[in-house]
Amino acid sequence: MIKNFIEILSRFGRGFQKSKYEDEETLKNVQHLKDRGFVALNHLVGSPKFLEIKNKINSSIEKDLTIEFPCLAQSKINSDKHQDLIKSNFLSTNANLSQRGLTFEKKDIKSYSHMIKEFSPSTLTLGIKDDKLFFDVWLDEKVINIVQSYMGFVPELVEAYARRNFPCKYKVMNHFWHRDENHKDYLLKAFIFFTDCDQNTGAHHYISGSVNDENFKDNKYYEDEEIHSIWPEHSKNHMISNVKAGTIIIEDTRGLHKAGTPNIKYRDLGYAVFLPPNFLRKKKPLYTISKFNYENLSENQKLYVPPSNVK
Ligand SMILES: O=C(O)CCC(=O)C(=O)O
Repeated sequence: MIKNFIEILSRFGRGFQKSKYEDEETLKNVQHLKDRGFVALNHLVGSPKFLEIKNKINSSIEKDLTIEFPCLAQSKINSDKHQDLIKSNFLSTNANLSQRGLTFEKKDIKSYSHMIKEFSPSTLTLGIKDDKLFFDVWLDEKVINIVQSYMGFVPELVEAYARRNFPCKYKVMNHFWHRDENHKDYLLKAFIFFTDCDQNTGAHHYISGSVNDENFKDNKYYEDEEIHSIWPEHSKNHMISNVKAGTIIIEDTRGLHKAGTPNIKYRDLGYAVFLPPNFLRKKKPLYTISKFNYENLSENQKLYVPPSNVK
């Protein structure tokens, strides 16, 4: 009750001018998002700006190795010794995984190829770069117009990062079906596909209409068999992302979803997480932007960046 009241107060002044930001296309996309729980946009497919970011992501991951550490090494997992972690889908902290000897650090790697060969990571995470090009995609104007119109106020961009997923022996956390629980009423994620994606290269899966479905709310994670018993892969509401690089899917991730694991190559995905502002949220900022880049954002984009993230 008090929490709700504080949130409503935190939203004060975060309305937006409908006549300016809600054009016909936005309203059509918002309706799709309301009806189906997701909407896919393809205006960035093939754009030079997008290709430039994709190249920067490749070089950050493969050359500069500016990924987040510690990182889980699938090569260190032992099916007997780590049975408890396998059973709990590796829902754990980095500190615990490190203590169990299952992670590697930057100092342990000589190069990208050495890292892949030696440690077989299932996922590498790269924080958003303090670069206007990146913020223009994570806060793409078409995306934020849809997000604010869906929520009815301007939320905040609370998380902004990219992940590279590889084929892996052991599935880890969001490889299993789950619902995001960051907020009971308002939660949207934009998934930005940096590689072409289909079932072989690690599709994203979503169950359309599951936000308000009362099934599968008791556990943190569910297996394919459980979900497929109600929504088989070919069924109308089982959405599988067969998409080109440049596609952005905006999704209400309170609904059931999972990251498909690639059988070949890898897939790169950007993540933008939108939540209502709450001035009691005390978390350390999960990304930062310089004052200079912040000043160059549009007036609407600026509203999405919490002041404590501007450095
Ligand atoms: O990477 C994906 O396809 C899904 C990620 C996910 O499950 C999440 O962000 O909650």
